[in-house]
Amino acid sequence: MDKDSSKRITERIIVTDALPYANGPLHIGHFGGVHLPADIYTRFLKRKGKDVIHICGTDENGVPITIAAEKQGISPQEIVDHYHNLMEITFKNLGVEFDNFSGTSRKVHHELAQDFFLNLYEKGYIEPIITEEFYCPKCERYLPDRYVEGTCPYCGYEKARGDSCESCGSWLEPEQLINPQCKICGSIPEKRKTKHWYLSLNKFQKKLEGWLNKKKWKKTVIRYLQGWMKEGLKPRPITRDLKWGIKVPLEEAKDKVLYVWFDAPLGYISSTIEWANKIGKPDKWKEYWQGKNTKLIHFLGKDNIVFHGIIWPATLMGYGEYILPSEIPANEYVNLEGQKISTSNNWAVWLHEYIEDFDPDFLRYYLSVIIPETKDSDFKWEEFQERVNTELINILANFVHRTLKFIQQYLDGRIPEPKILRKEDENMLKKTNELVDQIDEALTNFQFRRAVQYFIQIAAVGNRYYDQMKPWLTRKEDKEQMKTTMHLCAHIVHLLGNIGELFIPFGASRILNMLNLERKDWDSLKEIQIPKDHQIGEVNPLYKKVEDKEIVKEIRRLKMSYASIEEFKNLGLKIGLIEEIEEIEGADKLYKLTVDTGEKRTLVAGLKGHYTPQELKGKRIVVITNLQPITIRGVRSEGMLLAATEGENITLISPDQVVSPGSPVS
Ligand code: B3M
Ligand code: ZN
Repeated sequence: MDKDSSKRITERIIVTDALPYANGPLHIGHFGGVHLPADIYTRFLKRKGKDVIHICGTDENGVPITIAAEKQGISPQEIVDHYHNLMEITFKNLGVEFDNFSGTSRKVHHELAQDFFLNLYEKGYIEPIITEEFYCPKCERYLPDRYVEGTCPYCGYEKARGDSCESCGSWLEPEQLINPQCKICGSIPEKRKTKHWYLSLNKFQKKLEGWLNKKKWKKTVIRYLQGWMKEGLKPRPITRDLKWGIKVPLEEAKDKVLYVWFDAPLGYISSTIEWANKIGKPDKWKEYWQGKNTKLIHFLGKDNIVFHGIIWPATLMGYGEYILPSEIPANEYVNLEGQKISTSNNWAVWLHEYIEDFDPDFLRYYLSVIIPETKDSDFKWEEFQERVNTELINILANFVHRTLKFIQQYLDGRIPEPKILRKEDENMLKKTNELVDQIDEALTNFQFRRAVQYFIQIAAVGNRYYDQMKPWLTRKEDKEQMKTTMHLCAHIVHLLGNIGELFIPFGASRILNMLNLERKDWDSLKEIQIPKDHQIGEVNPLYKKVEDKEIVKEIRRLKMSYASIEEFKNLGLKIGLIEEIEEIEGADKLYKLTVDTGEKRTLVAGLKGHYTPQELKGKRIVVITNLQPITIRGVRSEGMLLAATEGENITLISPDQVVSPGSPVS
């Protein structure tokens, strides 16, 4: 055997994404806070030739699932299957590449979780305690965590759940709620004695402290965990009175299941076991989870920090044999148009709906720019459009296009050979090489926002260089110079196609196809690798711009979904009289309308190109007056008008007789 290779210990890396609950579709908060950064990071490591696996799956146990099932009147298994499949397709459509995407209701996971429970139980880390738990006399059942709702003792929010408060983010126990109610029937629950099994976190206090003290994690993460440690760790119940889930493997607890937060992180391991089986190397998962030289990196949102930073490592320490988390690059939240994303109010951009309307790269790009690394960020449709059109398209796609078009048009589609490099050429290369290093450094430190900005800067440098070197002139005046310029521009396009695979994988692969070049190794990115006399492929525009009307449609949908059908009456439908019509600077589809609906209000409407100002003036229309105002192109729009769409045509809904402005419509 080769001596060297036997000594070398390969470094392995496991990247995990918090397992989304299979109880509803995914939205931009999940993607921007967890799955997108994890995907960029793994793509980066893979391109660098690291031995890394990207592991995820759906969280299929616990009360979040049973509540959703009861609400929809189907079985938990049906809920789980449905959302698991939807998520798997959605991730694929967004270019998220997992090595394995499993689910925690599978046999391999049940067995693993029960093994962990028994192991810790036998070592004395799990103990039964008789407690009182809420019981609903009307529903005749115990009410674990989320089945109880009430007022949050910390912030006063009235609809806090028994496990946590959506408003202030505190982790709660049902007993802490003020005015608790049964979530199913609304009655006041009573306390009844029951026995639960507790994980003795207190026994891990010292060990966890020593371990955490050595971690140089994000300040937000450390501060949060230290808060917990200071309070002193107490035993936490890890069983629930529930029918759905993983049975507690003890005879006297056979009606109970494991608490979802005890089993869910074990899903990272069971998903890896499943992966190893799939690739036909059933023991390979052990090299990762039990190897001395593995880094375990958990991507997640801030509400999951305590579980991954305290309970999960305690579980692993108790069992022994396994590695512990190396990094927890947790993110804050992505808000939407200034408000917290709320699935119950349908205030969200759903990923499976998004991909029906736009290029997946647009969302990946915009969310990369606003990943909530240090504080909450805000997704705004207008900013989405602006960023995509001005950065991704005007800067990047435009540079790619002008370079390749030039080569196609004037050079017969062949990338010319460079001659002597002048100062301008060398300066440009110095700059792009620096940017490559900066991207590497930013990504290594989980700074995705910085990385994506450097990436766009490469294209901006390319554009400046092109403008400065004027190949359209040197083509006639100084052919040698033009050849060097175009060779180097093609090199920048090659760079963009390669690095772009992390952020905008779909466009990036189109770039490489147009260039007719293979991807290169990350470590040789700075080398110019264009074969002599290289013939490029067919050149097409990379992306299509996001138009105003597409954005208006999204904002409309968001606002409509915010008011459910039952709330129709509250929409405040009224007759409005259009009094003034103004242009909006830079908007080719929008008018600013002043409308009398009993009081004057401003509306922004995508009617330009469909109606002339003359046609609109004096027209009576139907206006939704009771909507959250929203700013479009710097103009505050206070409502929405009703119009019918058929293909490209838009027709206003108008009363067929004269009705005074402000008259209600119902
Ligand atoms: N399903 C919670 C969440 O989606 C949970 C994460 C589990 S990670 C092991 O916020
Ligand atoms: Zn009840």
